[in-house]
Amino acid sequence: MNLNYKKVPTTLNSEELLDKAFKRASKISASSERLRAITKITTASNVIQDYLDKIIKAHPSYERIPPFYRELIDILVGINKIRQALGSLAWAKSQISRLTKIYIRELKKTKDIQRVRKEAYGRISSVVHQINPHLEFLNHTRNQLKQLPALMDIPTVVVAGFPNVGKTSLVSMISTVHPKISSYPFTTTGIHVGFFEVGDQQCQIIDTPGLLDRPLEKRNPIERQAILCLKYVADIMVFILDPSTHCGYPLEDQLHLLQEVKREFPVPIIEVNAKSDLHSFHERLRISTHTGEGIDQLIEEIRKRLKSVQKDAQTETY
Ligand SMILES: Nc1nc2c(ncn2[C@@H]2O[C@H](COP(=O)(O)OP(=O)(O)OP(=O)(O)O)[C@@H](O)[C@H]2O)c(=O)[nH]1
Ligand SMILES: [Mg+2]
Repeated sequence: MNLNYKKVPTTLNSEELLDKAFKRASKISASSERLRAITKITTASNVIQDYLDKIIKAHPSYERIPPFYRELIDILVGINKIRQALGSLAWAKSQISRLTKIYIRELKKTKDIQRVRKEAYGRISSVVHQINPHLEFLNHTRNQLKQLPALMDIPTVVVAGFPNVGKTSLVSMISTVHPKISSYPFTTTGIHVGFFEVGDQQCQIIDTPGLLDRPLEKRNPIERQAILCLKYVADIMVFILDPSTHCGYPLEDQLHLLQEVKREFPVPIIEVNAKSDLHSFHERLRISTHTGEGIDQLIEEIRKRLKSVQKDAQTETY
């Protein structure tokens, strides 16, 4: 499923929106001064209301989207804040509609057309300025969320482990996605989705941010994105350990995290000792993205596990 935030238009700030509305209104010509003033206000008001409506409608209904996306959006920007912002746009729209009616009524009978028109413009502008923080927040939201990962409904492998252990290096080596790799922790700050083939099966592989060994309530928003992938989308997890400790974290802490993850997420786990070019531990499957050691065996292991996961799923269905 893919929430297409690219369809959500860039949100103008209050100045830009008013500018757009009043510019459109300034082009109006009419046979009398009174009619011109009425049409100007109606035009400006419609431009603003249509625009606010377009923004409101472009957002999905946050109660109905899958929990993975709902929680991810909540981590990245906060669903309550989005709701509040959209609520304020709806409020502004109704205020503007109310003011427009009042001033059109007044314009029909006033002798001082220019004064009433100016007052109407002033009151409409003041409403739009009031929601400026919300307009700016929604623009920030849109820019953040248009990068949401597009997940497909195909077998999914999630790569997890401590920061800096080599998760991205592996995902980049075996799939279509190439996020940034570097020698410091928390290089990966979001979810990256790549594709690769196992036999004739297309699979999805997700590179996640590193996890530290600590309780959920202490986890930062970057780590919580990795947790979401394990909770909602993983058919198989590849858990990467770096026994060389070049990552900067003791192996003991990494093993403790592995135990916690096993307890927390009922997903088949392939445990891997990465950076095999830097150590001589032999307990688990050894891989190195630098020498290529163990990569084919890992893909074969993924193939086998996916087969048994699919079999289990079929058994459950029948
Ligand atoms: N020697 C050696 N270094 C490796 C290997 N794989 C990765 N590295 C190095 O380890 C460092 C971290 O690699 P990343 O792939 O960015 O690690 P990560 O787990 O994605 O890190 P975060 O995104 O910060 O959680 C980089 O300097 C890589 O070059 C390997 O097989 N051998
Ligand atoms: Mg990474």
